[in-house]
Amino acid sequence: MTAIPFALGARHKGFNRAEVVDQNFLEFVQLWQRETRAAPRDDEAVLPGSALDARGFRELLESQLISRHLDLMARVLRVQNKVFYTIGSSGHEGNAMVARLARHTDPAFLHYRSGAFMAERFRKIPGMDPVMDSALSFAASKDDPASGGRHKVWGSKPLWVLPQTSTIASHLPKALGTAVAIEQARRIGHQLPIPDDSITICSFGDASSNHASAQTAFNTAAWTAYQKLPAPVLFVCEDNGIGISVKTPSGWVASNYQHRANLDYFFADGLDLAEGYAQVQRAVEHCRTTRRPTFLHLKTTRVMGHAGTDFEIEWRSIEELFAVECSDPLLRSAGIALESGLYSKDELLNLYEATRKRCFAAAEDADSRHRLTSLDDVMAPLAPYTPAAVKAEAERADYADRRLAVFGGEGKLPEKLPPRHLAIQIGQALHDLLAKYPEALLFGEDVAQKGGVYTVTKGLNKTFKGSRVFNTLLDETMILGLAQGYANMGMLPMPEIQYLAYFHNACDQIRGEAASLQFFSNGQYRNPMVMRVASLGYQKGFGGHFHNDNSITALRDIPGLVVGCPSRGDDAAMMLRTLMALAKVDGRVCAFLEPIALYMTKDLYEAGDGQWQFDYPAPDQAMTLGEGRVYNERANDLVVFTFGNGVPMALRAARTIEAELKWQVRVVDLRWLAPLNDAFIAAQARSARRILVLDEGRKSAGVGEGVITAIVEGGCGATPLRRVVGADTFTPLASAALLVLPGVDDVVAAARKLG
Ligand SMILES: Cc1ncc(C[n+]2csc(CCOP(=O)(O)OP(=O)(O)O)c2C)c(N)n1
Ligand SMILES: [Mg+2]
Repeated sequence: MTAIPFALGARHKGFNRAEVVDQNFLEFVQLWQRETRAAPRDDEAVLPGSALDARGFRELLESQLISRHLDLMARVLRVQNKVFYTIGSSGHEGNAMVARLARHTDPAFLHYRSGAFMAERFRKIPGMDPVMDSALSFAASKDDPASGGRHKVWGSKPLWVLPQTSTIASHLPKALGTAVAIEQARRIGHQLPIPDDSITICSFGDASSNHASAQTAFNTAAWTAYQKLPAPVLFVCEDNGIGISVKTPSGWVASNYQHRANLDYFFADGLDLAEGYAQVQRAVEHCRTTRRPTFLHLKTTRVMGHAGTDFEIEWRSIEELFAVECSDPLLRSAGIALESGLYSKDELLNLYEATRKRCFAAAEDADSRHRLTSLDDVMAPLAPYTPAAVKAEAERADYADRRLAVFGGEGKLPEKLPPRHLAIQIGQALHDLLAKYPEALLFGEDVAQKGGVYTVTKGLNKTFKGSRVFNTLLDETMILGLAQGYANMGMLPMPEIQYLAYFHNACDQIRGEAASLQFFSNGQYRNPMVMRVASLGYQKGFGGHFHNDNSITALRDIPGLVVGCPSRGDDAAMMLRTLMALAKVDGRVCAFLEPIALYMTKDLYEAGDGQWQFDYPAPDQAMTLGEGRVYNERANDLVVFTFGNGVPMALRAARTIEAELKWQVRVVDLRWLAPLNDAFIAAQARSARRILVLDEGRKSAGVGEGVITAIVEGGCGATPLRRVVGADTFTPLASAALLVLPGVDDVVAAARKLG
């Protein structure tokens, strides 16, 4: 970078660094004394030797100024409560080059310092106004085209910018997933919503590059490229040398990424448009043409602190601040503008002030628009549900020919075969769904040739081939990142998490990312999926906490997530159809919990009775979201609310209770654990003389708490009630596990206490 020939900041020791930065620009221009060239024509290099032409420079400069003045405006109007976000882009305005050199159909997952990127990308579609759109987002206006006022995000539906949450690095796995999906579409014959040679763009900070979610994306990108599989993702590390107040060791980013195998490193000077343009161009073109994961190390700086609330002067020396402020890329851009002869001082100052005016005017306009004023407004895009369309889709069975081919003939259709147990019927249902949805994919650890740890997915890989049913690398965060990527490209992913305990280390990919996309994009983007998870306790052959995790608390409170848990094979098949329909029709993110201990359960009361095997439901049968299953419907003496392993357990206990206490026992299988069907629970409770809530999960924060709340709020709080639950502990190995988890005897004992 050409050195800035002055250090104006030294004259300003003001507390408000935004004012200092603003003043620096003005003085820099006013005091400019260097020679000026004859202005280049539009298509000539802006400065000798630069790859950037004059028109390009002019537009980039305008984008940079828009970004800068949005930041300055936010600082001023925040204190007037007209703006609600002050994390800015100042110092990072060089990222406009990435936007210019990519296409607006290259899906972008952006760092929060992407104001200039956005302003530049807005040019790609004539008639769009980056200033007004951004102002609406800053003001949390309901008219904000990105999130409808739910968050200050960089996002746009027409510009393929998928809004990101605040969690740093959490967007890297799905950015890679989207890149992989772009390539995979061809292999499964799926029509992409964007051109086939698109790349994904994913920007983040230097400190964020250290995060586990970032590292898994780099690792998986390299793992993919190592196998000569395409992964056209452009990782853009905007290196300003600091994360809030923690400095990144000097040279760390280059040293860490320069020589990583299968992650192609490029450096670009993001502080200097004339210099950096060719460097960014090389990286973008490399990614697009080679389809290899590309790491663009973009040098930036950070002026005006981390956010408006960050008074750097309180924790950094003034000399350090001066130095940073002198590296402001807008000073360099001003220098190029003047030196090239493209702008006179007055023209540049006029442009600067006109942009300021434009940003303030837009902000005042945005402040006058309506905001979200009701809870219904806020929640409108969170959990879309169109019951009639979902039912029609779940029961749609217009793929008879494909079914015949998959199952191998009329006589082999599963509904024509004798009753079977859960594992088999899940497998059959998955065959059915992959036949029904050509855009569906099933993937996870060990799911392909082995058919999963419990052979539930056996045969799918052979029937549907490796491009639709495949093993991933061992990383749950990345499995869920891939799922989001496929979904972003219009496919229907069915990721498998091998055990519930291992969902927890990737939970944020559902909690903070997938489940929040419809909300933060105001319903414009969706990443539908059905996540299958082998779950819950009571395994006889394979013990210990991590293979018997009985807590679904972390799933239950994720807004908008649908959680279903069948206890028998026919329910599993019908539930899977409904979940896929919810994903397909309403874009919902769904979790399907498979009770491992019931996979092979065939008998209910006695060995060999075969009473826990059921007929496979014909493909036009499904169940409604929230619909439970009731056993012994007319019985009132005792009603047991339960799910999963609790269902056969309650039915077994009912026999003893009926014999001993002479009570008729009704068992209610909730089947749907989120959202809980409060009305259904209350209706079942109303006719009960006594109630047991049997929850195999832990006592604290388990499903049982929600069930009891629904009972009490439904007006049945006076009915004698007890809860049978797991203990608040981890599950030990071997038979000691049964000390922790509820059993038939506990259910009977609790019933006696109600007597
Ligand atoms: C997972 C997570 N941890 C912590 C934070 C709080 N936080 C927000 S930004 C930030 C620093 C990020 O620095 P860097 O990646 O270098 O980006 P920069 O702000 O410098 O552009 C931190 C710690 C967060 N948003 N997400
Ligand atoms: Mg940083």
